[in-house]
Amino acid sequence: MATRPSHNNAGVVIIGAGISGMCTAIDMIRRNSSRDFVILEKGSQVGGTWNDNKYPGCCSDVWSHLYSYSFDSNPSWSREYPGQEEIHAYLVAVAERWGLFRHLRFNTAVKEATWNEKTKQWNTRVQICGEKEAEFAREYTIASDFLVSGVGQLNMPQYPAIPGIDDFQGRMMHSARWDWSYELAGKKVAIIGNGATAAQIIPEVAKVCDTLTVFQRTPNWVVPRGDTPISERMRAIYKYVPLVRKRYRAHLMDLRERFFEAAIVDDSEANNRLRADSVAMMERQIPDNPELRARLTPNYPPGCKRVILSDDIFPALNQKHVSLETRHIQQITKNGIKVEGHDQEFDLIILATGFRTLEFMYPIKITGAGGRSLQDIWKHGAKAYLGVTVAALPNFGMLYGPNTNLGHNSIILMIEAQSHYISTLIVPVLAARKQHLSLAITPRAARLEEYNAELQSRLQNLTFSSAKCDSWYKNADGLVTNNWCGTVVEYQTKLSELDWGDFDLSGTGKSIIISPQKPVHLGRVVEETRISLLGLGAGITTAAIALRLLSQTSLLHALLSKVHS
Ligand code: NA7
Repeated sequence: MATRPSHNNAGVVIIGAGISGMCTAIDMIRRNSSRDFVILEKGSQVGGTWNDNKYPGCCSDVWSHLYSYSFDSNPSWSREYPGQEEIHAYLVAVAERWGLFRHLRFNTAVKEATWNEKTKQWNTRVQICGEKEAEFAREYTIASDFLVSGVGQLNMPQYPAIPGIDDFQGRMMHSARWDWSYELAGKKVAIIGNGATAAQIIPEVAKVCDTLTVFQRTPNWVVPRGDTPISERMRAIYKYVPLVRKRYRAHLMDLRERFFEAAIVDDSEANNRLRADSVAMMERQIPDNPELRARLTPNYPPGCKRVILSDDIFPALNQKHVSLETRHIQQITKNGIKVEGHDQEFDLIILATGFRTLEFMYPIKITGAGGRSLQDIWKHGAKAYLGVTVAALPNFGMLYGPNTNLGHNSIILMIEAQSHYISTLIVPVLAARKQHLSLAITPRAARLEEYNAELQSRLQNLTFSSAKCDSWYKNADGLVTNNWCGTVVEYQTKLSELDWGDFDLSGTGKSIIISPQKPVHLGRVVEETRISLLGLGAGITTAAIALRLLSQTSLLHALLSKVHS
């Protein structure tokens, strides 16, 4: 009789097929030489947040050449800032190149995962949400030696708790659940929220709808984006002269790392410059409406909330058929939205109200060693050692976990470091199982506390912690649970060594780790510019090759303007 033992068993279960889950899967293949994993994905395609968010204008606010895996870069980006469709197509292509589809189980929602002390394994219960597959089996459980969460921070839509929200009889959609079959032309549209997502939707929807009312609770700092297409010639150069592509990525990395101080350190010269840039752009783009400018000007330091990069949000708001409503929303009615003293009717209400960022793995029920629930482990706020491993959760790793979000650079750079670290933890666990032994690796409580105390004390000095604003980075007590406190390079350096002394090891296979006293050197992907003789030599060679290719002056100008920007 045919059997498929791997259906309910796997070395590693990876939750989520977004950038994080895919990176871990690829590291299993390229670093651990193992295909002993399954990827469980609630949606019907890879891409994670880039599969969920398909609203008009959806794009990254990090440059395309930096918003891609270092080991699978894309020379063919069509713009400096990639749009959702292009990022999604890139991720699908990466998944195909690495043969991930054979590991993927789509329409499969993880409901709970429970650590079994006896078997030293995770039991992950899934629910099948694909209609056809669910006809015969609605749920099943997979046992695995290691569990990885790649669900990220921007996964579950946040629906606002506004009275009457269920009474509205027109159309309502969350930005992360866009319905493209809905015709916007001629419609009276409301958008609740004015964060990074709303700033991308507003200019696009305003082009087609009849009227658009933006409900703003708190203004945001907006700085110029400067998006441009990447010419065919530049794309050819990035493709055929990989050193130029690498150099360009390093240049972008340098700029973004320098942006750390501007975006995060309150009252620094750079932070004040950012403020001035934003005000100057507003004055340029809304010259005739000081009252609107006043309502759009925040009273907290840039960085306290995510700084928005946009060239078109201010002009979009300054159109006749677009209005900015800053009065408090009292109620959503059958036909529209009621604010103090005013009731307005709408055909469509867009909820650009963000995500449930503070609960991380919500709504998955995680139960670790000693029957401890994640809810209990995190009752005073989410925390993880290096943002990756969690107290009382053996053989567990998470990507884009607590205190790893950035306000200044590409999250993929953090994810790659985390994936490398987690894949290193996985090696001895799978090796033990191969020898019919068991091994459980859990972060030491004291080390985790010490790490978090230092992190929290540093965060105190950054704009993320400013009491002058609320944001999706911090909980009701003002504790910043989502953001990292330093540069990407600092974080990558921390994760470039794995010290077994940071972990409690248990199980019959403890001796698999031969020298637990000796840290494992993982290294890091060096993406920033490093001046060395070798680098200088490579740089000169690159420049020489590029200059030969760039015999036409227009191209030379294109490159020089990038270097000086
Ligand atoms: P954000 O940045 O969390 O923004 C959500 C917006 O929705 C923000 O303007 C909120 O106002 C507003 N909001 C939320 N709840 C309400 C209620 N109840 N009433 C009125 N307004 C409300 O989410 P985004 O999707 O824009 O961006 C999330 C991240 O995705 C972004 O940082 C990028 O990294 C990608 P508030 O500012 O809280 O007053």
